[in-house]
Amino acid sequence: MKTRIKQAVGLALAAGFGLAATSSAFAAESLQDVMKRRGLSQQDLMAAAKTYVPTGKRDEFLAFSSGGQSGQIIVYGIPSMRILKYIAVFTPEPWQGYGFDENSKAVLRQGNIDGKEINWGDTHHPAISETQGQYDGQFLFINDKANPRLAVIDLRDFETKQIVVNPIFKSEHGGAFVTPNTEYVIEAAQYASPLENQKFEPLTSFNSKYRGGVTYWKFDRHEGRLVPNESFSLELPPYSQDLSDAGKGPSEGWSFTNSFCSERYVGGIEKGRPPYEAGCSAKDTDYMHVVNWKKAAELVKAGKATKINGHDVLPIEVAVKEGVLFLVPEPKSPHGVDVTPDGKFITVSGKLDTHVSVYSFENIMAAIKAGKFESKDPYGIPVIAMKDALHTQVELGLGPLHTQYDAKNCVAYTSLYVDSQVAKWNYCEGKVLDKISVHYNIGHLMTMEGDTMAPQGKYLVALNKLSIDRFNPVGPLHPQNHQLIDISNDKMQLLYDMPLPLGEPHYVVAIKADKLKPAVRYKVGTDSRTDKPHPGAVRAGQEKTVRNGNKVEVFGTLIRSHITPETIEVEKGDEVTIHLTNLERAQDETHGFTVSTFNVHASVEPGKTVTVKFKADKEGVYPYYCTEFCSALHLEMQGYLLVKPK
Ligand code: CUK
Ligand code: CUA
Repeated sequence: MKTRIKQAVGLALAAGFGLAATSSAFAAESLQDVMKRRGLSQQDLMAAAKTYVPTGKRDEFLAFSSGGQSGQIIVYGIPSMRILKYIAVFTPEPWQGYGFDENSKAVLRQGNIDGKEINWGDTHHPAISETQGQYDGQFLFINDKANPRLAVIDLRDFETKQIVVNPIFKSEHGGAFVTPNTEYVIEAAQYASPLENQKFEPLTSFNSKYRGGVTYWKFDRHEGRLVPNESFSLELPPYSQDLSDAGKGPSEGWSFTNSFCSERYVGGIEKGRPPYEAGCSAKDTDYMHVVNWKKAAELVKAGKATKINGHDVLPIEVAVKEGVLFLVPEPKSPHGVDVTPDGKFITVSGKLDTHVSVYSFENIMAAIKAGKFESKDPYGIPVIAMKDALHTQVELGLGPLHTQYDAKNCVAYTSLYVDSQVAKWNYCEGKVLDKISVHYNIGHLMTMEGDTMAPQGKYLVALNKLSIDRFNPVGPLHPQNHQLIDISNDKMQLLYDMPLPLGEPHYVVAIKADKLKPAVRYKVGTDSRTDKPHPGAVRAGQEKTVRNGNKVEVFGTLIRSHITPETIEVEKGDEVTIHLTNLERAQDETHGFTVSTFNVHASVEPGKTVTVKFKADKEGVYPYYCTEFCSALHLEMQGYLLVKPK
C-alpha cells in the first residue's frame, strides 16, 4: 500500500516536473498527457494518490455516517470515500428486505409509538461500542431525533437488531453516545415536554410542567441488546438539552450534556410573564449539565427513582440532594460538547460565540468538593462559576460547532459553521495552529476514532451542510458534501469531495477496518434479526407445505438455481406464510425472493432463514422468483403461486 502510493506520487512528481513517466500501466499515454487532457494540477495528483484505492484493495478505515432524514446509515471507506452499504435502521429498505419480510418488520415494529407505525427517522449521531474508551467494533448505535428512539446494529452482519422508544421524551438530540465500556448509551432530550405520555399541559405551565432529561440505556453486550427495564433517566429542567458526551479516564463515571434556550422562551403565548419575553439566546450563557451517572445508577438501584410511564426517573430534587447533578454556564447557544482523549477537558463551542471554551474536569471537581457554587438555577441545581470551571478559551472564528481530536497530543479540530472552515488548534496551550476552508457550512467533523481515548489522526472528514456549486447540478435539492482532509502534516490538505445523496448526514464515526470482523455467512437456519434459530428453517429435502384451516405455511429452501417448492397452491382468502432458507455456503451467494404484486421481498444471505407473509386475497397466477442475479440459471430460479377460487 505504502509503496504503491510512493510510486504514484513519484509518477505525479515526475509528470509535474515535465519528465515523461514510463510505466506499463500507462503504456498508451503518459501521466502528463492525462493531466493535460483532464486539466489536473500536481496538487490534484497528490490528492488522487492519497485517496485512490486500487482495484481489489481495501480501505484503511470504515466510516458509519448518519443518513439524516433517510433514517438509515451509510457505510463508506476512507480514504477512497467509496460507499459500501446502506444499513436500514428506521426506514423500510427494499434491497435488504427491511420492512418487506416478517423478521425485519418485527424490528421496525419495536419502534411503533402509541401503536402507530413510524416509517422514517431523523438520524443524527451514530456511536460505535467501546471497551476501555476505545472502539471495539462490535455494535453501532444511532438516534432518531424526531421520534425519540435509539437503534442497535450488530457489526457482525451490519443489521439492525433492536429499536427502543424513549419512554418519556417527545424529541431528542443528545444520543447516541456511549460510556467508556458501553455500560450505557446516552440519549438526551431536545425540546421539553410533559414527561407523562399523552398528557396535555398548556404552554403557560412550561416552567412547572415541561421537562427535559437524559436517559441512560443499559446495554447488555452479551445479548447485544439495550435493556429497557434496567435503564433510567434523570429529570432535567426545560432547557433544551442538546449534545452529550461521556467522561473517560479521570472523568469516567460522569457525563456532560449541553443546552440551549435556557431562557425557556416559548413563542406564541401571552407576553407579560417573564422569562417568556426574552427570546432564546437573550442571556450570554446557557448551561452544561454535569452528571455523575455512576452514582445516579446506584441511586436508582437503591429505589430513589420515580416511575413515569413505567420507567425509572430520578427527580431533580433527589439528584441535587444526592450531589449527582450540577450546572456550568457555557457561551450561549452551544452545540458540541466533546471530552478530550485523556478525559481531562471538555470542549464546548457556542454557535454565537467565536471562542471554544475548554473546561477542566479537575476544576469542576474541585468546585464541587469545596461546595463552591455561584448560585442555584430556578430548579435548585447548584451552578459552578464559569471562571472556576474553565481551563482556557480560544478564539477560533465564526460559528464554532463541534470538536474532534488528533493522535497528536493536545491537537483538536473544530468546525466553524459560519466561516466554512476547519480550525486546527492546541487545547492545552490555547492557540490556533492552522485553518482550511471547506465547501460549505460545515456541521460536524470527524477524525479517525477521534472521539475515543486513542484517536488515530491521519484523516478528517468535514460534513458540510451545503454543497452549492461543487457537484453537477441535480435540481434544487442538492446532495450534502463530505470532504476528506489530510491531517497527517502540519498544514491540512483538502483531498476529496463526496456527495451524500440520502439525507443530512449530521455525524459520522470511523473505525480502523481491521477491528471489524463481519461474518460472511449465517449458521444455517438463523433468524438474523433475533440471532436465534428460525423456527421455519428446514434442510434440503425436508421442504413442505402445511395447511391448517385457511392458513398455509410453506417451509422452502433456496439454492442455485432452485426455489423449493416450485409451485404453491392456495385458495383465495388463505393466509400465506413462506419461510425460506438459503442453503448456500459460498461467500456472497445471496438469493432474493418476491411474489408478484403482494408487496413482499426478502434478501436471503447464505444460511439465513426469512419469512414473508401475506393474504392471498385475489384469485390468479402469480410468479415468484429470485431477485439477485445469483448464477447463470438465475432467471430460471422461479415458481408459481396459484390462487384458486374458493
Ligand atoms: S448535529 Cu444534530 S443538528 Cu450538529 Cu450533532 Cu446537525
Ligand atoms: Cu437466486 Cu437468482
